[in-house]
Amino acid sequence: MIKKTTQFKQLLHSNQVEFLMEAHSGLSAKIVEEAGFKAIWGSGLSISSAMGVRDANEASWTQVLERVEFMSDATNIPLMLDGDTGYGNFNNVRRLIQKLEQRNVAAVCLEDKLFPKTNSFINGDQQPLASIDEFAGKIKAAKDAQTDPDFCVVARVEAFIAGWGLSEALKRAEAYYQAGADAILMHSKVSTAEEVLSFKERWQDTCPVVIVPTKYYSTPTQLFEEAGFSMVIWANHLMRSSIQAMQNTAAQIYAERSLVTVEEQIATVGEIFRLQDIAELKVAESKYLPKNGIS
Ligand code: SPV
Ligand code: MG
Repeated sequence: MIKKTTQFKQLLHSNQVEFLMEAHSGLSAKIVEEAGFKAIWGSGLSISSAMGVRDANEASWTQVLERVEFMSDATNIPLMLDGDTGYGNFNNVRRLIQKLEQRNVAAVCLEDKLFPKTNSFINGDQQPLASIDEFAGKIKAAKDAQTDPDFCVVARVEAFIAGWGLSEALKRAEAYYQAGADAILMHSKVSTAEEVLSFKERWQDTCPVVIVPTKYYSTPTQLFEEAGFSMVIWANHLMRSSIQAMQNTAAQIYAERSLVTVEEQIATVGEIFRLQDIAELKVAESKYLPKNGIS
C-alpha cells in the first residue's frame, strides 16, 4: 500500500481537483472513506464541536491529537489535520509535526493567526494576523522537523478573512511558499468565489492552492476545476448533518416517549457493528481464544 503521506502528496499534485471531506472521530473518518473520498480533513471546528467546546483552542493540542489518532487508525486514506496556529510558536509546531508523523497523519494545515485562534467566520475583520516573518518561521520549522519527505505542510492565509485584501494575501502566500510550504490554503468568507479566484489568477501554478468553499457553496464545482485549484475541502458537513439528525431523533423520542417511529429512520445496531468491523474480531476470536472458553 502506498504510504498515506505519499498518497496525499500525489493528490496535491494531481492534474485534477481533489475533494477532502471533514471528519471529527474514528467513525466519521471511516464514513468519509467509505463514501469514496481520497482524503480526510481533520476539521478543528468539527473536532471541537464534537467535544462540546468552542473552536478557540479550548481543547488542548494533545486532546486533538488523541482524536486524530482514532481517525487515522480507522482509515486507509490520508488525513490532513487542521492544526490551527500550531498551538504555540515554532517550537510547539516542531513537536506537533513529530507527533503527527508518529500517528500516521499525512499533512497539517497551519494558519497565520494568533493563539488562541478564533474561527474564521466569527468577527473576521477583528482577527489579528501573525507577522509574516513569525509565521514563515513556523512553516520553515515544520518542514525542517518532518522526517518523512512526503509529509505535507499547507500554509493557510487568513488575509481575506481579516479584511486585508489581495496584495496582502499574495505577499503572505509568497513568503510562506518561500519558507517551504507545500501548498497554500487561501481562505475566504464572502459568498462568492471572487477572492479566491482573484488570488489564483495572480498566483498561477506557483504551488498548489487549496480552498474551503463553506461560504461560497453555491459556486459550481466546475469553476474550481477550470481555475486549477488543487483541493477543495468540504469542511464541516458531516458535523452539521449529524447535529441535525441527532436533534431530530432526540426531539422525536422525547415527544413520543417511544422508539417506534424513529426505528425505521436511523442506522441499525448491526450497521454500528459493521462499521466497527466486528467480523474481523470474530475471525480473530476463533483463531486466538481457546475453543471451550476455558484454558
Ligand atoms: C475548520 O474546519 O475548522 C476550518 C475551516 O478551519 S473554517 O471553519 O472554515 O475556518
Ligand atoms: Mg479550523
